[in-house]
Amino acid sequence: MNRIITLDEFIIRGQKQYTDSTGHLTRLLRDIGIAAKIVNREVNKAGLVNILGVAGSDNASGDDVQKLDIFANEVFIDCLKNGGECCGVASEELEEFVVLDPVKNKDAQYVVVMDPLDGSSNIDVNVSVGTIFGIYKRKSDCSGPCEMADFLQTGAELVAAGYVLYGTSTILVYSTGNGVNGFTLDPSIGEFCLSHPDMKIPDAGNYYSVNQGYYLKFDLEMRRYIDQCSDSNLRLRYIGSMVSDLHRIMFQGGIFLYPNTRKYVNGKLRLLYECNPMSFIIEQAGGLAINTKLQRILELPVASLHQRSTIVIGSPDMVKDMKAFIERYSAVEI
Ligand code: AHM
Ligand code: MG
Repeated sequence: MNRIITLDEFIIRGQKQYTDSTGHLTRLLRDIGIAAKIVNREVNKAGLVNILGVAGSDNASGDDVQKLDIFANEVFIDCLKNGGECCGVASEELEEFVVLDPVKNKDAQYVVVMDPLDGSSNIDVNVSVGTIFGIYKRKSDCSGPCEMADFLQTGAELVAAGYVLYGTSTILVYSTGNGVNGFTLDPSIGEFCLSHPDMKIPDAGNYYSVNQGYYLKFDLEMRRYIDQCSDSNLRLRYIGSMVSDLHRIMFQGGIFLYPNTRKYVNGKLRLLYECNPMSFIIEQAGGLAINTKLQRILELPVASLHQRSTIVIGSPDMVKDMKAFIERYSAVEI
């Protein structure tokens, strides 16, 4: 039997690689792993404990908040608060960032950005959902509370990012900037165990992932590109959960697009806690992530917590082909 390597053991081993590591990031990643296990337990029995359905409120982005969104948000914040390594959290579910009180004898050096439950529209119909998180080193002085500038950092400044996919099995995938590793939750021992070491995205794939229902609301060049995907016999797969769609692309290759529409003129997905962390991971796995202006996502300035961005992300050859298509199309005077 292959030796089991748990997430905790892997993180601690990773810490030993860096002489200057102090263990703070290690403990922070472990706090996130604990929260993911608690959320997983509730996601798996959501239908039984009346945490399905709409909570009767909406979040900072105006989306209907599901009860499970609120639950997941509270669990991650509580675990981060108890761990003492994080001084603040910005969340899809909160208008403003939340300052975490210092824990005795700990000088929290990090802030966390997160979408506690991504793909909320899937919750009530038992389709996979996920959590997305990113970790930044705070810029403000450790002696005081975190500040907005701690969060408004580009994706390239992330020190770690990851996602949890609550699907047929529960997998936690993360990177600290040295490759991507996946850990599958073994419920029999309650541990995330290394199952997908050194994940690499295929250079290309047979899938494209976009909400075809908005086709007529996309810009003309985007419609022509999507036509080309269809004409190239690519298959359309779209789950309505960015984490799920991108997890599939990590294994099978492909391209995911959320362009601007008339309703979302800057795109729907939020730069801080959806596009940046997922782009960090995809780039670490060898993929690419740009917006529909063909700019690298991780270099986009972050001006506000809930700022939206368009995104085109996935296999490098497919993103490059899309970029070349748009450049050719835009170069043609109509
Ligand atoms: P959410 O975080 O409120 O669930 O919204 C983000 C989700 C993404 O996971 C998914 O890719 C997208 O919204 C689907 O949006 P749409 O239903 O407009 O296609
Ligand atoms: Mg989301």
